[in-house]
Amino acid sequence: MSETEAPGLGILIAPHRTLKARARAVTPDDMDRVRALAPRMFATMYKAPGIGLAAPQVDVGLRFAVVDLMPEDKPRPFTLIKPEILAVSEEWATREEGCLSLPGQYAEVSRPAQVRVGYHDLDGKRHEMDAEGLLAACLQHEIDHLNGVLFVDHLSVLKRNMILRRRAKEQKQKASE
Ligand code: GNR
Ligand code: NI
Repeated sequence: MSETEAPGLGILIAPHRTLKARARAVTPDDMDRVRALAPRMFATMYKAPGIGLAAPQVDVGLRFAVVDLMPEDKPRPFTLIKPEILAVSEEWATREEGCLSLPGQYAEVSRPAQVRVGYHDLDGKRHEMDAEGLLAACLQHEIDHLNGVLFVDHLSVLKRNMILRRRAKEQKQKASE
């Protein structure tokens, strides 16, 4: 790691109570902490690698997330503070999702295909963004984390249990190695 890089953070793996909890709103008093955490969350996300990381995944119960889909392999970082879904399309889309808090687990998840998201940036300025495709799925996935929801919570009980049991089995195997 270069000296200019922000040090990484540990990513919580499910099950963990912080991942199940509703994160609280960021207040002006929290902004120094958010500004200190954001570069470290980007560093953690890029290293993983992932395209999004919500504060609860690094055991911080605040409503913010970082996102970068790296279009054309170029960084395009967003910090979304107090993000909220303002509107969703009637059309739904299904795509394969993964989560850094459920390593190695992937499943097809159905969500509204398009969303309008309101959020604040690190300067406190409010923005609205219309998203579709992978970005729409990623934004909904990150906002879910702020509400204590994981992608497996969108699956049928059968599929969710399959994934969680596979996860537990892998943990057990790892522990016995
Ligand atoms: O890296 C990630 N990929 C991804 C793929 C499809 C839908 C959502 C995501 S987000 C995920 C990183 C993560 O766990 N963010 O919370
Ligand atoms: Ni996730």
